[in-house]
Amino acid sequence: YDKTQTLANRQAMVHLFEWKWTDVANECENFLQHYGYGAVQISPPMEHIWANNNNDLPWWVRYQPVSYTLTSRSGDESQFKDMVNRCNKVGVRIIVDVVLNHMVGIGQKSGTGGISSSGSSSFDGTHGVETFPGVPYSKTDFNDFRCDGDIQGSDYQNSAEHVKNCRLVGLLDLNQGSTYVQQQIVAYLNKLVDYGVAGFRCDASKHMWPEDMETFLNSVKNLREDIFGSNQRPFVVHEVIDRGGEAVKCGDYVTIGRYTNFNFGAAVSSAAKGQNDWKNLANLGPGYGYGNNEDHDVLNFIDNHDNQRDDPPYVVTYKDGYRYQLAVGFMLAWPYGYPRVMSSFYFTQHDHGPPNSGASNRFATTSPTFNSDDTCAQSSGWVCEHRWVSTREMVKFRSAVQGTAAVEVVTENQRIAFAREMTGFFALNAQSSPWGKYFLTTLPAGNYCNHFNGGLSGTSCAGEAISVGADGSAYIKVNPNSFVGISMNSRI
Ligand code: ARE
Ligand code: CA
Repeated sequence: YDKTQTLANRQAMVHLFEWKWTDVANECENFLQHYGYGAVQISPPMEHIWANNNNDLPWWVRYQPVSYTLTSRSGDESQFKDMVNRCNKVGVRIIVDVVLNHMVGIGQKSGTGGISSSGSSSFDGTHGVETFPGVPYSKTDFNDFRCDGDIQGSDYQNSAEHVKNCRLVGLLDLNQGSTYVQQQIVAYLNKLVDYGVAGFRCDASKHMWPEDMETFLNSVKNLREDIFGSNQRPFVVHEVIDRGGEAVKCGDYVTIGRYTNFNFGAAVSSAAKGQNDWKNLANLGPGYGYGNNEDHDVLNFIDNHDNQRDDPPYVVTYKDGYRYQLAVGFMLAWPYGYPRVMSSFYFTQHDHGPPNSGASNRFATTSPTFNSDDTCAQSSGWVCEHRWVSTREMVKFRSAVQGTAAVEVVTENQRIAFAREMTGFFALNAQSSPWGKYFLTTLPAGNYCNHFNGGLSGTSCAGEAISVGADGSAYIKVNPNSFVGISMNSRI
């Protein structure tokens, strides 16, 4: 389950958080395929709770399932189907965020307190009632008989059993050990596979027993042969937050997919914030700190939709400007794991929903609009970090260097440079003075464009050009708080 199922030269994914299916489909065709993005993680597509909250519809309603019908704030089933088809056609895979640990928060009931659902299903999450006719689930499908209460803060350190069997922030906890529940889950996952998705981001895997997950995952069909070839298994990434000291460990999930490596974003962010030295990241990989497993075990990212909302975040986010550019640039340059680029909407409050047209239009999500340089217009409310020039260019870099090791590593205080064997070269400078010197790039002689400021534009450079000599060396000046990236995908 750890094979990414992307095209071989497309080794980065993007989380288009809260995008509509019609917009995702357009993005695959108009943008993602041209920059080498291999896959999109989409927001949960199943039917979910609908709850007006301070005259807004919060983003997190997507994490309270009502049924597995494909009707959500992002669109309906036919739009979902069209998105998967159109993205696959241009070689961009769809990874579905699947919420299998729980249903709605305890006490939520459709038709009361302004609560309804994104589709037509009713539900009753009243304690002891717990019925979801849209699946259907009833109260015996939940874990109340094992734990009838919430996970407590100390459980994360002390009790794997509580973490898995009690309620996560009051969400009604399904018993994945039940054959019946497993059948409903498998039917949902199979429906997604039939539509042509490449895999799953399993929400809250930490809160499910890996043995139960293995059982239902093994019952899911192979990916569509016409798209992925024969005998291909879904790609699976488990959301397990493990930054050390946890009763549930990310390593518990490596035999059934990859896990979300929160230590990577923490390590890179601390360098980007100036709390750690970039030179120390020359060892970032298996064995660096706690929980950094093998390359094929990890999905790496700088920030995600949860920790970008922490107050204050321990990671860098779009709000950190150049520091964020450096962090994402480094992630895409460094040979470790499968990288995921975050793509956000602007927010000032934790709960803020995506850009929408207001209560009178049922908070219908609005679309991004674009500037002439292909970044997103701030006025549309979408940040689109994945379209930032340095980030989209470094995705091209990653395509060019796929499968090569980091060699010729050079470090100084707050500086790190390395080549990717014969395919690329990267140098990052977080000091306040320029870093100018001869570097061994390992690239063939020729002229290259710096990905940082636009890479190749037709047959010349959008920004600076760098010439590599016959011996592979080049004089490169890296500006303060900037990086230089050149690759076979930016060669003139
Ligand atoms: C909402 C309201 C709650 C209310 C609940 C039920 O905010 O006040 O009680 O509804 O009515 C998201 C939001 C939640 C939201 C939920 C459902 O973040 O606020 O609750 O949707 O709408 C733990 C889990 C990890 C989880 C994080 C958030 O281990 O799996 O908490 N992350 C995923 C998603 C979230 C999503 C859910 C799970 C639920 O990415 O977006 O929640 O589907 C330590 C521990 C971690 C722990 C972390 C935070 O670091 O090690 O394990 O993460 O603290 O508690
Ligand atoms: Ca659970």
